Amino acid sequence: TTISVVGLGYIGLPTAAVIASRRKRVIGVDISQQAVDTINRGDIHIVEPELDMLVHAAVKEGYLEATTSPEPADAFLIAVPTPFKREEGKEHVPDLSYIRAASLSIAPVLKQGDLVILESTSPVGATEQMEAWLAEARPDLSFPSQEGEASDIRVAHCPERVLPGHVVRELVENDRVIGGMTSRCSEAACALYELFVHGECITTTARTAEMAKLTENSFRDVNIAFANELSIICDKLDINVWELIRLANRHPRVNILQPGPGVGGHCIAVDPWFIVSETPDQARLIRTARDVNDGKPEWVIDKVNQAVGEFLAQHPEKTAGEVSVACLGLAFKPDIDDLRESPALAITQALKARLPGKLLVVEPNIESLPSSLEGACLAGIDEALAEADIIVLLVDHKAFKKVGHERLAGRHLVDTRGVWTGQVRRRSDFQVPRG
Ligand code: SAJ
Repeated sequence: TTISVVGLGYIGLPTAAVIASRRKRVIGVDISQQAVDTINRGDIHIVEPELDMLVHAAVKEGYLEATTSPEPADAFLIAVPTPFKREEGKEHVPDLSYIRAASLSIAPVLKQGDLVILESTSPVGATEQMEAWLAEARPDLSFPSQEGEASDIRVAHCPERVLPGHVVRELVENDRVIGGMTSRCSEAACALYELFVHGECITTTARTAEMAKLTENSFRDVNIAFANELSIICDKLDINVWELIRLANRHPRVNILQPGPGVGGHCIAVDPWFIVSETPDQARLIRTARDVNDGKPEWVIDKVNQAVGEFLAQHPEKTAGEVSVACLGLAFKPDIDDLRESPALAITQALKARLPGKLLVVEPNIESLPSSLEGACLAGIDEALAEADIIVLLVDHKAFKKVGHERLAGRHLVDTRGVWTGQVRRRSDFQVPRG
């Protein structure tokens, strides 16, 4: 068997490498010549623990090879991005153009008996749509929606569910939801995943599988929104939200997540919109959760402005242009280098644009600042703590958790993750801006 993985990004490349590590021939396809060349050298173009070794071994042993033009295979796994786009009158419409392009690129090499699996997180109905694009391009082959179980090509949706930073382990250990267009499609897809998945493979319909993935990420988004809303309420009431959550979570049926500066990444802040855009009148809670989480960065910026105001009130000899602010963390979550869709980055950019004083940025996981932060200063944690008047903690990186309380006493802090202020009762130990 030869398996082709189309799209060699954060999901496709680890999947290709894990399958190749089971001594199956894998052809990876990507539109980026640079990504293809990097992989064929045995290197990787993304950051993910353990992935470099896996890819290196798979390429050196000859099981994994990358190309820009699809070749015949027995199974095709499509793992391309599904962002949203803005259309007239509508704001968050799923953009299936990458799925369409990937389908059209593999259509010419499809043959009777092949299996096509969509792994990209997709709105309900996308697998049927993918099948329709394939069928249109290959009228000589039959597809499940036309021929049922007797079709030449089998089609299924099997959404990825791995957590960035733990992809290699979760790819193998997590259960998989497999939604075939027919039962035989599900069975064929199950047989493929059983090559490398230790978790259970559970079959359902394609539409249910699509909705299951959107539901998982919406569940997390709604729960984070609850925590974020609590943090805003507690700020008004002068209650430490982190202590509050610890106490409430002592209840056997309560399990509240952690507030933060907003929700980042390319999944949780995107996928709920796929539900909202299909069923806008019904998905009221899901939409509100999105709004709550998307509104959090602006609330944090207000807090920083308040802190600056309080600092100036205490230091009448200084002007606003003389107040220096340090932002700790840019990544969208702890201990990764991924800045995409990061609320920490958005907040830092806004502060850079709006504050007249010096901006120090600490991000231990990157070597240089993105161009959007040109003019800010990439600093080490010690330098930032020594120099800044206001310290804004945006990501709970390990390096920040290690900073001792004695170094922070009396400092002007905006701690969006509760890393330092989460453990204290007396907010007066720190200069935390009052709501
Ligand atoms: N966050 C909070 N508070 C929390 C937990 C998370 O503010 O208590 C924030 C994080 O800081 C981050 C964002 O939420 O900005 C998302 O982080 P995450 O760790 O919750 O999730 P992702 O985006 O890295 O990965 C998610 C996972 N989905 C679920 O846990 C339901 C992963 O399993 C999916 O495979 C992935 O989305 C995906 O690709 O869809």
